[in-house]
Amino acid sequence: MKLAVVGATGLVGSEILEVLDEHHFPYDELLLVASERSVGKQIEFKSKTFTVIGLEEAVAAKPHIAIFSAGGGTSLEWAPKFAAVGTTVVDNSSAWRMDPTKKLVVPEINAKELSAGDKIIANPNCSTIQMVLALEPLRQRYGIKRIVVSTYQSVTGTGKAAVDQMMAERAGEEPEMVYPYKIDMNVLPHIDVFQPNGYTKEEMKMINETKKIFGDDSIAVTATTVRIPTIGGHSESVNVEFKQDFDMDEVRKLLSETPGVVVQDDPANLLYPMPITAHKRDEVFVGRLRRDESQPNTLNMWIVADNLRKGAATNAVQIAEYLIAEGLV
Ligand code: 2RA
Repeated sequence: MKLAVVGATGLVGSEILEVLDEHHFPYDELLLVASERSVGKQIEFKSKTFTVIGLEEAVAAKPHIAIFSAGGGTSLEWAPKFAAVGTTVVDNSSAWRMDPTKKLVVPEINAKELSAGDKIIANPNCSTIQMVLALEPLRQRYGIKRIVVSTYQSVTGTGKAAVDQMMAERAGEEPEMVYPYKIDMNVLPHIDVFQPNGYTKEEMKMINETKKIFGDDSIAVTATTVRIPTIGGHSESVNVEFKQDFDMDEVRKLLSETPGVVVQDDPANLLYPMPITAHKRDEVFVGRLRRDESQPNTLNMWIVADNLRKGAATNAVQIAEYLIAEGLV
């Protein structure tokens, strides 16, 4: 098993390496790949020194799997080149997500749809992954009519430069501005670029990707996505209207039996999910479960996950693990 990590020097790239290590991912050879300006750089991983190679060299090496986290442009150009030499690409960017010929995969929900012919597989957006994973067991049981989600997203979702901006502001230094405004001591109702309909691209990703992953265009979804000055994870307030009534005890049971989901819901003991406790964890945490008393068949949930883990690296590594386990590569 020859594995390539493309974008190995970025924030998600280094998280992918951590997850590969923690999961004891079964590779024989590991290629760390990045853009020209990082070629030749040395990366220490598992007491070994790896020299970063370029994309051309990586394609020539014909890895079995390439996990990409190098941005949409790189992915659009290079994923097909890897696919052409027989590599299966698991791509973290938004480049292929809504392409009808590509699968958009959260393994616990729809990995079963994958076949050996899928050479470019899309990893969904971080804020979408954590929401759909927590909703899936409830969707199976009650059916979903409508989802209203508001997010509170970590600066790590933007990348290292955004973390640096926040930390510089916090230290009273002159920050290199990534956001249009200060982020520390502030809240920005703006993630990614605004679209002609007034929504941001991040909001439209949550709407469109949710329908694609669930394979159900009839589910109504509306989103407001917000950046907050935290690291550790994305938080989401989710109001979900089901097609039929539900039982609160059953909701808790279904969620607690779902692989990858952890219920933290004990208000009496101040137990609820937070980015600070989700940080570096692979699971999605769910709490503040309560019936929406303003309308029938509707539940309020608070969902938190480390966006660099289940929202990116962990989900991609799990897809790769599934491909190997099922003999699809
Ligand atoms: C963000 N969803 O948090 C993005 C990262 N893919 O900005």
